[in-house]
Amino acid sequence: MSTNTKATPQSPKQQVAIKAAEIVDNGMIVGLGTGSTANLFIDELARRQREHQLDIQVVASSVISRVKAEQAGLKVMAIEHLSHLDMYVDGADEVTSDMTLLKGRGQDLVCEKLLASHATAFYVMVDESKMVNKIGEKNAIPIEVIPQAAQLVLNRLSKLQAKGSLRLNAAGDNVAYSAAGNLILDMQFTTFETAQINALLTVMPGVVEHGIFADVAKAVFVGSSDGVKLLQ
Ligand code: ABF
Repeated sequence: MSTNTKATPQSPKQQVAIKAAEIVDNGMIVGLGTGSTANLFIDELARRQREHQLDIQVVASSVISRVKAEQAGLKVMAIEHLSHLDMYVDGADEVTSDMTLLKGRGQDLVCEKLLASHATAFYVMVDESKMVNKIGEKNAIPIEVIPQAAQLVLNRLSKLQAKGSLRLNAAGDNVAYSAAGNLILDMQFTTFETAQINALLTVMPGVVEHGIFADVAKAVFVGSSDGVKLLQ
């Protein structure tokens, strides 16, 4: 009987998760993102914690990541108890070469941006399919609004030639609510540059948060079949 001892090749997402976990040091508080790459990071972090007997604490950007982290044996603290955050690690939907990101395809945008912005260092993990020339190239820009503001914000953005609609739930029979209890508009902008859209949405009343993350990433791990490259 022959035994197959060949190791399973690591996917680009696994490779970037491993690289990001290697940065975590003893004593750190680490913010956990949400999504398939963040899940791989949580597994890798838990493995490193066990192997190196690291004393680390984590905070999670979503209920899903919190539960996963607890099950993996990580020590989870609540965001409201944070006085500082050493690092935040998350995936993204789009990344440009100057490390501007698009995030928020899930429902956890508010906590993701909160942790990314308050962390001493925000590390991003993507595979090369997420690299784009311009934010919004492949995905609409998520804009989280208080429920009362949805129509007013949609009208205002339509006047600026943006197109889009309220996000629906998976069944498509109702609006989708974010984890923070808000509604989400998924919008495509035709006439503005990313910096203009960022500035516009950041100050628009009724908008709680939006998916453009500019000037927050410290470095991006980009995985491909050729290995991991570091953008910084
Ligand atoms: C969430 O997960 C979102 O903000 C981001 O859009 C997404 C990336 O997911 P994946 O790693 O599954 O591609 O953080």
